[in-house]
Amino acid sequence: METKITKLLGIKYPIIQGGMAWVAEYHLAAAVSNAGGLGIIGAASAPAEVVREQIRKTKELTDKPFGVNVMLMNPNAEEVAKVVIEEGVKVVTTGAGNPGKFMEAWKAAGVKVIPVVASVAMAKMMEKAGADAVVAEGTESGGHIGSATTMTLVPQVVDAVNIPVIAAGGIADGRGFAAAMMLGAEAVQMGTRFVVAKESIVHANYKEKVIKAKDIDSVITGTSTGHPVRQIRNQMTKEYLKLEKEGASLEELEYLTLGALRKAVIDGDVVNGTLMAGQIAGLISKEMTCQEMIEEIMAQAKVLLNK
Ligand code: TUI
Repeated sequence: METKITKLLGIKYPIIQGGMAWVAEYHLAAAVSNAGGLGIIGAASAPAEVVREQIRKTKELTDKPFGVNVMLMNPNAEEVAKVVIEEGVKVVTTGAGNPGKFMEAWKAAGVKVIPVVASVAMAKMMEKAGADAVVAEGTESGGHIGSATTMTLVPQVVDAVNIPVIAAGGIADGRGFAAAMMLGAEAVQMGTRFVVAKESIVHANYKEKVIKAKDIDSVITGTSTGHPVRQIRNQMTKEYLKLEKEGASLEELEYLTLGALRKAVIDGDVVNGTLMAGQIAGLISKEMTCQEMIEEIMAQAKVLLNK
């Protein structure tokens, strides 16, 4: 299926992988790219040299295009931005902030820049700053989220900008893919579905929580801190939400979540760890390879879209 995004990025299918912290490492990124989508290494809070190593390892596993997600709340974002250029990465997505100060250097190096936005205003600002496309990410997503739903955000962003729009948040099958196309998107970004990919290094306990999750099993923590995060409800979120209700300080809340994502992804601690996942987790029922997932989604979508 050819769209403005497959042409822009030189990929077979208009499916992009989310830049998930700890989850989006080189095995997953290479598997998504080898399956015809765009794999993404999530730099998250990693030091720049770790990101460089991840880029090199991805190149060993695939000769297809792949990207790096620069998480802008990372204190190392500036060095990561440089490493991306030095290593010749062709595509960057950004999250959790405004990438404006890095745009000039990336554009000069020929990097395609695709900021993730959660509002029309940010989408317009990114177009003006020279973005090649934007990901319009709805509140159904896992991790750090905005407040608009995918259904409302995507068509409004599509109408507001002239660059291609990639839909994200709540998409995990061919129906979601087709719906996103109907809203005017040129591709989709998926995160939660790829958490349970066979190639994903996420601990089996975490994968099981995603597979067993029902439609309303996610909660939003961190609203009081200004950094809302969607994750699957567990002991940690219960304690966190109780503390938030009691007006706990930022320090107390941060103490509870310190290293909690690593605990969940690497150690499989699903009681005290942060189980970031989107609302679509309820639809995801089994572990499959990236290739199986992508082929299944595209086959379903082609029927629905008469392509
Ligand atoms: O970034 C994401 N998802 C993420 S980042 C992350 S790591 C983290 N963990 C805890 C707290 C904060 C971060 C986990 N999941 N998605 C893209 C996204 N970007 N969602 C919302 C935004 C966003 C928010 C504000 C984009 C721009 C923005 O602009 C604010 C500004 O600087 O004006």
